[in-house]
Amino acid sequence: MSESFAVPGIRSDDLSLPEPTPEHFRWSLLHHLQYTVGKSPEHASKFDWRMALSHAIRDRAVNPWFASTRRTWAEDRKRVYYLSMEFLIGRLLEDLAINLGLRDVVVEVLDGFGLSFADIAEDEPDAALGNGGLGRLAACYLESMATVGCPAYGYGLRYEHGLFEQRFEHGRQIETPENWLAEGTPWDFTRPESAYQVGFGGEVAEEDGHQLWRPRSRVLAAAHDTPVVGYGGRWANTLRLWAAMPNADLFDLARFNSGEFAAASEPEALARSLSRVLYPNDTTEGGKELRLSQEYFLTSASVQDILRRYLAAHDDLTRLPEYVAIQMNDTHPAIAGPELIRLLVDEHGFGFDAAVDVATRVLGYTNHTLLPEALERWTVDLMRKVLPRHLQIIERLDTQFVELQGSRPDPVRLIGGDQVNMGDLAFATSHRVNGVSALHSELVRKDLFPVHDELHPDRIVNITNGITPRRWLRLANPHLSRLITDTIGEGWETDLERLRGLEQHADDPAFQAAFGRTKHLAKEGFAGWLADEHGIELPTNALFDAQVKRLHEYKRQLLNILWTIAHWQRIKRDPGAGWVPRVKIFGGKAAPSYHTAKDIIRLINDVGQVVNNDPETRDLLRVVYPPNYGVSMAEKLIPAADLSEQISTAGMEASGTGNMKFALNGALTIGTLDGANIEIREQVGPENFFLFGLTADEVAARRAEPDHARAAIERSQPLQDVLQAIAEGTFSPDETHRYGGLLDLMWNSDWFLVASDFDAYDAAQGEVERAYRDPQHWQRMAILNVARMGYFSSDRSIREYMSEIWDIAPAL
Ligand code: F55
Repeated sequence: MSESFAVPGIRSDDLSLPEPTPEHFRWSLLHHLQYTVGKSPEHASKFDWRMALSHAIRDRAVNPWFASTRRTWAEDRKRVYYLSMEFLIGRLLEDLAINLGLRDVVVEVLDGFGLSFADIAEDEPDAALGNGGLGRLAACYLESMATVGCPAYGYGLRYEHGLFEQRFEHGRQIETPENWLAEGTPWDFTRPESAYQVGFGGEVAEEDGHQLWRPRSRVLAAAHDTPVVGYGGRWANTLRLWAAMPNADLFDLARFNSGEFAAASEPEALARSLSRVLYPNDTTEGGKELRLSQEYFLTSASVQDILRRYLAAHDDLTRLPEYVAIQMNDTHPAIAGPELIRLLVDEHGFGFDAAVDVATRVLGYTNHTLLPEALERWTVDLMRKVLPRHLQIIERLDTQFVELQGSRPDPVRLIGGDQVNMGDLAFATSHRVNGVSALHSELVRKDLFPVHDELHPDRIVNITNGITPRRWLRLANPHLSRLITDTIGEGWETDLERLRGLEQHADDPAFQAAFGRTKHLAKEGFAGWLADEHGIELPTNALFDAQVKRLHEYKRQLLNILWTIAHWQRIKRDPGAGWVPRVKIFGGKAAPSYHTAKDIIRLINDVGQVVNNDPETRDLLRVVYPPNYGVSMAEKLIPAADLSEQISTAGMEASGTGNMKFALNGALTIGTLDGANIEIREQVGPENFFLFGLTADEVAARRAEPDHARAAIERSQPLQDVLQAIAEGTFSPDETHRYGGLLDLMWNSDWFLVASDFDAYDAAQGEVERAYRDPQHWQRMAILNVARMGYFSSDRSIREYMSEIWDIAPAL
């Protein structure tokens, strides 16, 4: 903490900017170009204009931001702290312009210079500080907390390198480092005064009956703040990202001066590695010391900051739960329980039980997965090495937890064998544990935490995920947004249930035609981008059928591509059968070490090579896989899709949020009874959803049948034909056995039940084909999907978190 240079008497309100008229905004833009960026209009590049524009827009975020912060302090409000290792934000320029109500002014001013807003916005790199759904959910929730007026901070890491960039070489995924900070970011405010020491390793010593942790090394966490402005600019919160900074004494100047440059810098480099790169793992590999250290680095800096802010206005830490709610986004920050207990006991004189009581009432834990391999576990040895004091605390919590289970023969343990179970720890130190869809929360109760649930029957709640309609409709789909506003008026952006007003127009041919035109415009937009960026031409009269998400066996991109092969074979057998032209669109990254997922990517690309170059079928079927799928590609693609593939093995996709984005943009879903698909189908009506496949219960039963894979293949002639074509090297003529591994999985294990669901999926695709041939019918279904998706606004999710978990009232 540095010395105060606060100057009383000058009120920030007196510094407010004039109204954002085009004249003022024009001045502000040119001012920033010249005096912030240091360029003249005659010599400015696209980058220079983007930076100037970003600063001119950022200026407008500051007043709402200060006003919200001041109100929260003045009214001594409870705040929520959302701890997440990932915030998959994407671009911010247009998002801020829309939420601040500046978009039209910006376009007008740029037009006056002959500049295109779209071009400039496209220059911004995505902040890809997340892997997929979990990270994007955190970003949607930040935006909704600001929109509904929930005083909140997001806490994360300021990774120098976000999720790797993906390219394809001969169909294979190649990863290269992502470098979003290379040109600097205009959005964040560096806060050197908000910096904390985070300790690692060392020993615990006993001093007059007290345990004292003496870390071996310390790394400085430095805050970078980005304002998060809600729609309408009525409230703004802070996203605080920690950057790891070496302490000054780590740099060995004498050694450097004697010529050992690398050795002198090594300890510094090690310290910085804590925020160097986002882990690309969708499934954790245990035992990674750097990952555990990153998690503790985020958690410790955040908890220290939270206590500092609380103690600036209060002195009684027993009342912390009245003012502070900490939400853990999965178990990644689950060391928050032990850390808070440690600080209360070791530094604030609490008894152990009182500290546990306070921590538990403050903390909440959101679970995002049931996959056993994705549940975090750290070895006791690693814990002892990195966080010895925390291990002691976890051991004591474990003892208490076992006692709580009385005489249960095989008690659940926070430490089982040589592993710390972070899910069980997070549960034991939280007052609420939530799943992310109705089905998932039920499975969390029954399959994941049955014993915990018995001991604490009120702890598990469901909060079905949501998405922000500002980014995923208003920003991404301007044509549909305009049609909606023209039809039902403004206000749907913050009250998405108003989309119901579209229902009464679902049968109106004029509205159907207008709706169809918005879809066609979005398809042309996506096709234009694909042509410019990747040199691929698409027929925009075709059905756009999209599956975009991380590559994972449970998400079953394999089922999709196998069906695509079957479809191709049928077209070839009977080219004149009146097939609906289709474009199969794939997008998504595989974790670098996930070999099966990488084989599936290569198969999709190989199939594309053959199918797209087949003159007999190329007017009827295409397979495209644009590389490097992320938030910005999703914004272009999702509005253009007719069909949304949500085909996970039932019981395995916790919720899905892409499913919501597609349906909100008028794509129909082909999907299983999994995650939020179930609730989407209930909302939009079963007649407007293409359902197929085994249920979660049936999945469990089928897996128990010996040789279920072979049996299912033997029942399905189309699937046999597909597998035979792959085995013969139809898609890998230079290497017949390239897919021997995948074929072996299909015949001999098929844990994800691709074979078992193949025929049902095929039949549902047949239904899709029939429905699409009747444009009025299709349009009607699509309109009803949009009209009935209001429930999936993340504003609704956030209001549920506020009432069910955080006990916070909105400030607006
Ligand atoms: C990231 C890092 C690790 Cl170590 C493990 C998992 C992840 C990750 O990205 N998980 C993830 O995205 N989970 C998804 O969360 C979404 C939001 O709740 C769900 O919709 C989706 O079903 C789930 O798979």
